[in-house]
Amino acid sequence: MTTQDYIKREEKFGAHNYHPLPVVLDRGEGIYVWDVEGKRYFDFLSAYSAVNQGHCHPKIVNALTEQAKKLCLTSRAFHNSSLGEYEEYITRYFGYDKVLPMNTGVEGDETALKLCRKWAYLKKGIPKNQAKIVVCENNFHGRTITIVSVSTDPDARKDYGPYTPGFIKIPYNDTAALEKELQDPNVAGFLVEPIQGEAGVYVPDDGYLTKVSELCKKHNVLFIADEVQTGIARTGKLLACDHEKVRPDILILGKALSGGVFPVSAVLADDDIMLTIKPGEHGSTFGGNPVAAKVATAALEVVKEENLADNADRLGKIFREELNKIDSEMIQQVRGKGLLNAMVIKPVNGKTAMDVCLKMKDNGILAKPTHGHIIRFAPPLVINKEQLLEAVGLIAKSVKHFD
Ligand code: IF1
Repeated sequence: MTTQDYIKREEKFGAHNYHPLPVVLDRGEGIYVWDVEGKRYFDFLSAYSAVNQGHCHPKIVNALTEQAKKLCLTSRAFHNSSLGEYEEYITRYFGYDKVLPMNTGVEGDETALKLCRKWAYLKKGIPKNQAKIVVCENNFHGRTITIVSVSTDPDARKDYGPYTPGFIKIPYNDTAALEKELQDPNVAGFLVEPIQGEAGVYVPDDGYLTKVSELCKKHNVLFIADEVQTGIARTGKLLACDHEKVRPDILILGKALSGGVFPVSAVLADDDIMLTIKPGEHGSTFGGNPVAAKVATAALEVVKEENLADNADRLGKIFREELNKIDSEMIQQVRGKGLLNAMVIKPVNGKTAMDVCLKMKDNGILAKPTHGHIIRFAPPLVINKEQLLEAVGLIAKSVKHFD
């Protein structure tokens, strides 16, 4: 079968809710993926930062297969012999009293919102059904009805109403707007991405998260950080919040928590918050399953053993420096933190970010445009300097093709 055959079959039998680049991947190892015709590519998307540890990391895959042979799923109706060890490991790793394990990122966000509302009624004393949660414009937290209710992106929202009430939207990177909303005593929480990923890798001003944390404390409002994309070493620290040494009251992790081999997400909080949810009040069939527990433990160990945060920090600086050296009309701006980066493309002769991505694909490097004019670059964090410079050469060659 050719690439076109694979694509045609997907189009015929699969829902049309995605518009992938025309490449059919078949194999991955570290920073590379291979298509069905045997062509090798640098992966500069890393499955939206889920594959920080590199494709098919042997230690993580081994954890997966060993546990899969022994016991896969018990549900939470019974205890399993892997969960407690993982819970102890991840809570110590991130410094929280408790973890609530889920599967996908959006479930983590939903869990955080439910937890925030419980806390609002049981601890803060907000009158029944009156709790409000503040969110940011241009956020991305996933695809459920409530999460698209808090979105401002028409593609994510339209024709999915009626929307969930109880949310207030304010501009991102605007602490004055937050302070204004926090005057309302019924505000229970503020949900925010430390760097907005889907918006196009929008890095807030230095000091933004510090001010957010102070304001939330002052007004007895929970600071909820969605680190599904920014967490686990991607931005050059273990958490993007670590850049400003702030500690969210509720931390949401996903994606790279499993190194991309399996959907694993987690919500972390201290007892005062986490214990407001009682038995039977929240859960998931697959959340906390033994395979996920082993996989996530291995994935977190790899991050420390291979110093992935330091590598992302060091190579991120070099990457942005090198991208800025490329002499091309099309490159309007380069921005990012660690190895979460974006290049803003100015269309030249009608050629857009999509054309650049297609040319990059021909040249052996994969990345995806967002919002028509932004290309996100997020390679696996196991990349080395030599490989990074080779990839920059391919990016330069692709952009210059249109000059
Ligand atoms: C898709 C973008 C990335 C996320 C944050 C929660 C979730 C995500 C900060 C939900 C998911 C995804 C999902 C993917 C595209 C993608 C994405 F392009 F939209 F912006 F990563 F860059 N919080 N992000 O970024 O996690 O439920 O998907 O596990 O196609 O929807 P999920």
